[in-house]
Amino acid sequence: MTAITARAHTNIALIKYWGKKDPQLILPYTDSVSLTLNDFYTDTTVEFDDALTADTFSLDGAAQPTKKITPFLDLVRQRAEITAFAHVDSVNHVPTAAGLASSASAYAALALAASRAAGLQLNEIALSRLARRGSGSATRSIYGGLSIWHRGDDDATSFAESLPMPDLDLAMLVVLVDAGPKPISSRNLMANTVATSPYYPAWVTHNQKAAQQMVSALSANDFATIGHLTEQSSMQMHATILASDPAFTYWTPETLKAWAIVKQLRANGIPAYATMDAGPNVKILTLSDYVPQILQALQPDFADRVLTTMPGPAAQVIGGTHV
Ligand code: 2P0
Repeated sequence: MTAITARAHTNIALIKYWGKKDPQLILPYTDSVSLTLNDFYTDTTVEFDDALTADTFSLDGAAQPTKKITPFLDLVRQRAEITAFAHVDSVNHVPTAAGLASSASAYAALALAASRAAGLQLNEIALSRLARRGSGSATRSIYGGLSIWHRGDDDATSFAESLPMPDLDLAMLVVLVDAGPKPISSRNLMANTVATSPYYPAWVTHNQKAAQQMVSALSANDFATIGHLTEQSSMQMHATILASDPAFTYWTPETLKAWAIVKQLRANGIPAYATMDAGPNVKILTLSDYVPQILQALQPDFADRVLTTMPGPAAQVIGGTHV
């Protein structure tokens, strides 16, 4: 059998995905737009092996339960018409479960490695659809740079596509407010937001419009609008979450402190925009020329807790062996 290793990078949504109209197929209520990042990624090796009696899964060398990856591998087995179980070994270069969407890089890498190891040659759209079945945000991590996940109506029409990069030196700073695991999974909170937040229908209408506005702003190289739409999508997502029952927020006082610094930077003429995901960390979208000034502003409160990154590459196979 062949062991295949694939690398996929995580992504940060500029226009967020929050809520599924079909939890089984992971079909979202809205389109989303994201930036794949260069410095956070997952390497996953998959080998199907007729001698195995069940799938095995290790993360950073430690054995893990397989209840999430076996149904995913079943999709690959079905498609490739094989029955062998698989060894899956992942190494994560993403702070796990801290709102940096490690599930995005994880399922994008698994989709690519498992499909190739099973003998399939899927194109990007087919890979994106497959990755979607593992985790919504993984749909977009098949691509480098910018991508848009079209919400679609069914399994065939819900996939991401690459968007052209604007003529801008985009950069992102990640302020690690808290690198520990999050208190509630995004999957569970997302479902509760859809079920209980009275603001959810407004979120869908507005975010769907924002996705289209973002595509236009990107193609116009209009960074002020790109940044504004980015911050608005995040704030509106968190407001919708806060209004659910029970009320909840991922934010901590330090999240607000970082956001206040971003707003002050903007008041001083520096193009910096905050976006927060399913965790307290703050990501700052900017242009690379301004990174030194932003780092300086963050220094007093967040010394040694800021990572700077830039657009990253598409998912790719980085190794394979015949054994
Ligand atoms: C996103 N997030 O667009 C949004 C914004 C977090 C906030 O996608 O249930 O791990 O596996 O589809 O993709 C994080 O949730 O959730 C996420 P599932 P996922 O990036």
